[in-house]
Amino acid sequence: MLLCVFAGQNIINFMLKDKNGIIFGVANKRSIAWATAQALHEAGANLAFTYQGERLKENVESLTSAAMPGSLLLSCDVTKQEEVDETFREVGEKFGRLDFLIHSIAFAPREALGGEYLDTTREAFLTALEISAYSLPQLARAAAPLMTEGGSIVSMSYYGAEKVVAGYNVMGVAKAALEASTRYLAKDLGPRNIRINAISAGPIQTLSARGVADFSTMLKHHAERAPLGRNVEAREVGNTAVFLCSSMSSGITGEVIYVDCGYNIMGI
Ligand code: NAP
Ligand code: 1JT
Repeated sequence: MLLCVFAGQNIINFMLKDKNGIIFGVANKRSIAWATAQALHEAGANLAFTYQGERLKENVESLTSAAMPGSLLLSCDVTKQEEVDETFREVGEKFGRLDFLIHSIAFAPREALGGEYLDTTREAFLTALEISAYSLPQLARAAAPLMTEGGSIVSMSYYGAEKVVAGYNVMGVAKAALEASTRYLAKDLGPRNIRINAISAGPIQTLSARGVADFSTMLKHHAERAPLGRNVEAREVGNTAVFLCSSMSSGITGEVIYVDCGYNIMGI
């Protein structure tokens, strides 16, 4: 194996040097978005963060002030178009050019995650699909004009998009829409050299996963069944995002990349 080391730094430390990116979905230190931010920062990127409402501002502030002081922090609830518009106006003002966007947001009312999909209410369906899937074309549309030298957009999906995972229900349907959106957006954005891919991550104990009935059982099942014999770490998802945001993945768009320790390849 060729290990490329320069003045004590690995090649990853330069992969995103002078690149500007925005990250949606840091709620706390366990968020996949935070592990991704750390990997992107170590690769040399300049980062902007959004949080949903004042409630999460302190969390994001205390995480970034220690590790990445001076980061641009913006309040952005994707259900409010004016907040999305203002976010990209400020990013344009501060960065000028945008090179990548990380979409790491999802939501469904708790009662819809569990029981039968058959019982999903219209309200739960529309909320889940709006926040977890529509937000991808919404944010891509706002980001694209700033991606003047091409760009990369990465979102987070889950296996429940393609196979039935009991209880994942409407989130599975939202992730299916997210993955299909990735393909349609790849077609639209390709001529501008903007690539868009989804990472299908294995289960990770985060705030979203907390309170999901039997999540620990699910983690154990995944670890036992996955070829690597363990669960994935958020940082491994972040490292894959670095690859997808860098020129090392310049020929990849419209794909769903599995970062799940191989769980999805298994038959019997
Ligand atoms: P997380 O830390 O709870 O992140 C979810 C984020 O979505 C939170 O920051 C949340 O903010 C944000 N969000 C919800 N509604 C929003 C809105 N209206 N506007 C803007 N942001 C909003 O959980 P996570 O597990 O890291 O999830 C990140 C992504 O990874 C999600 O797309 C999830 O589906 C995906 N994923 C997770 C797993 C897993 O096992 N954990 C596996 C595969 C894929 P609030 O906290 O304010 O709601
Ligand atoms: C949300 C939640 C999005 C949990 C999520 C998610 N994407 C992955 N997970 C973890 C998970 C959740 C369930 C599950 C398997 C994995 C909760 C809040 C809404 C957004 O079911 C077996 C329910």
